[in-house]
Amino acid sequence: MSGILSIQSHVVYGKAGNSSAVFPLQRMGFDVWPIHTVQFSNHTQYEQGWTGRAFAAEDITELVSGIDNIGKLDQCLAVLSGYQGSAEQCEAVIDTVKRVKARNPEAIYTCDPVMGDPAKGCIVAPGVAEVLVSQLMPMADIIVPNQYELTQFTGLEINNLQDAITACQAALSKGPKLVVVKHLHSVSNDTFTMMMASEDGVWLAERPYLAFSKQPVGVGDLISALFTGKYLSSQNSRIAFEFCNNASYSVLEKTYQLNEWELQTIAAQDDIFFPRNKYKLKRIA
Ligand code: PXL
Repeated sequence: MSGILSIQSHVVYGKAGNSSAVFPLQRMGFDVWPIHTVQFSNHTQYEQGWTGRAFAAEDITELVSGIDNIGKLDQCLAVLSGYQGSAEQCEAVIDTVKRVKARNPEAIYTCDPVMGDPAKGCIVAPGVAEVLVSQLMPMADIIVPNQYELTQFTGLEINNLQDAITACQAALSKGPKLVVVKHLHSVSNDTFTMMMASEDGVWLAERPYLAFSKQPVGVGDLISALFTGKYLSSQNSRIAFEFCNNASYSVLEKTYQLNEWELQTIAAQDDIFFPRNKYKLKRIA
């Protein structure tokens, strides 16, 4: 039984990290092997705070060893990493990716380098951003940064479309084969814009903004999961990119209609299987 090893946060209430990513991947037909980096009551954007803690970094290594012991690591199709609770956990993810690829050379590694965004700044523990930039992002096949995280990786400021293209190309020269920018906020004020770059070209995916009073959290975690799943099933980055834009927008529309802050992935599950929105990609380079 093959599956996707997803190493991210877990929240008891709501949708972030694995709590945002696992169900959509299952709804797309994948078995998911979640390893939780933290267990929090809720995501960290509630004014009232949260309870819970990060797991020890050794837990990741120990759990991966357990799967290896039962002889199943060669059935791992992909490693997907998101929110990491400590720099040591990032080191454990590095070991995991190496071990999975040794068992299954076809396996891919998607790194969603969760660090923060321009409004919130860095939201992760000290040291995490540094290891993401110096080790995890360069070794990934696919990276899914937002604009802030792309700037941290490349050192390049992004103020317009051309800057974004230049930064994606700089990112490609550092190791990853595909760069999927999950939100480019400097490119347009009235359209939500994502960019994908590979050696084959650069594409934009766009969709309307919804007038949320508070933007939902966990959207990036949803996008990186949807992209990884569709890339595995289609082996085509353009199909995966168009799909992740349309499916994530469908989830957001449902969330908006129901006047919720937490992503309504369960209510929108049929749209994850077959998105109602059909925005097309634009090739720009
Ligand atoms: O979506 C990123 C994310 C993941 N995991 C946890 C979070 C957040 C963003 O705030 O709090 C626990």
